[in-house]
Amino acid sequence: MKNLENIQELKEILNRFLNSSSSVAIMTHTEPDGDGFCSSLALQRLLRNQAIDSDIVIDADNQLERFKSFMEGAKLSIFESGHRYDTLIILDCNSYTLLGNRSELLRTAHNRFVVDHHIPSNKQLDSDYTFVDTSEVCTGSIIYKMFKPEMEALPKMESIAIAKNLYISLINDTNNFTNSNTNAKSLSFASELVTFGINPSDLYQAFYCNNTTNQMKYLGEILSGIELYNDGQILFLYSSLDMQHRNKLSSNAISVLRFVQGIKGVKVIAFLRQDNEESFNLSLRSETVDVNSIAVSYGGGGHKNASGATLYGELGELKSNLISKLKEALSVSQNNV
Ligand SMILES: [Mn+2]
Repeated sequence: MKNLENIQELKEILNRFLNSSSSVAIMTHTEPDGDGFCSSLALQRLLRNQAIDSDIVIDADNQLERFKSFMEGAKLSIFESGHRYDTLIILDCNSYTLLGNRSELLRTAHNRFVVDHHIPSNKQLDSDYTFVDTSEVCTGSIIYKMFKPEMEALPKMESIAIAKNLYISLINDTNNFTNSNTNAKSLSFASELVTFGINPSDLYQAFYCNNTTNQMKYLGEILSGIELYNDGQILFLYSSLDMQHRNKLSSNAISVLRFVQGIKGVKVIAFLRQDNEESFNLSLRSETVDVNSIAVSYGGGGHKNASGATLYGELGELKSNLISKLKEALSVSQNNV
């Protein structure tokens, strides 16, 4: 595996392989979010404009409803075991658990690229070329830096479609410019995208304000169960399988955490979602505690302020273990102030 130092080098090597590839696949982590999925859409369209055909490889159970208005012309392919690609590009993901069954493609592809901005985990993906820059606000901004000149040379209809996708990447990972990664760099990226002719307000509406009533009822059930620990510094949320089934929803139906950000006194948010009889999805958010290290302790990972993991075991035990880890992390962070 070769770790690439800069975006230019990544671009040169990628272009070299793409031009001689018989087949190209792009994929991102399970439960695709606005960054992983829309940066994949942007890359696919950029490549298509260079006459390079590609598949975005998804899982059969992916929930892509919320991306509907950004998917025009996208070429998606549901993962099938045994299918191989010549060149594989993995975006916004550097972990085997987050690829699930699709990690098979990583074993069989000839040329493998990982492009990401998460904190590298202990078990990084075994690729040929890896570019990880944790200072990048989203994976979409890496794609933009790679292909900015090409994008500027495209017909307006094409460049707008790509700019829309990249803008969704950006507002997904900044939570519409409210997370701590909102800074001069990310705002100037937004400004450059707007210059292509996109409408930020329309895109915000299309991505963040399109929940169904069932999704809102489900959210309501979760919010009514808020629990607080450590004098209100830890906010704990739980979603059971029943709640999802009652509201006819699948696991990743709505991003719950953004609805509890900004509550007075809360320093850490933990959302535990039951996904089946034996496993739970944990999402953590904090501006004060390094939640990546907590997620790593469960075999997961992510960013310092936003991370996740899959937990196995009995709910009561998992919960009390989690709360004590969070209390511990808070006391460490408070002693360091
Ligand atoms: Mn991301």
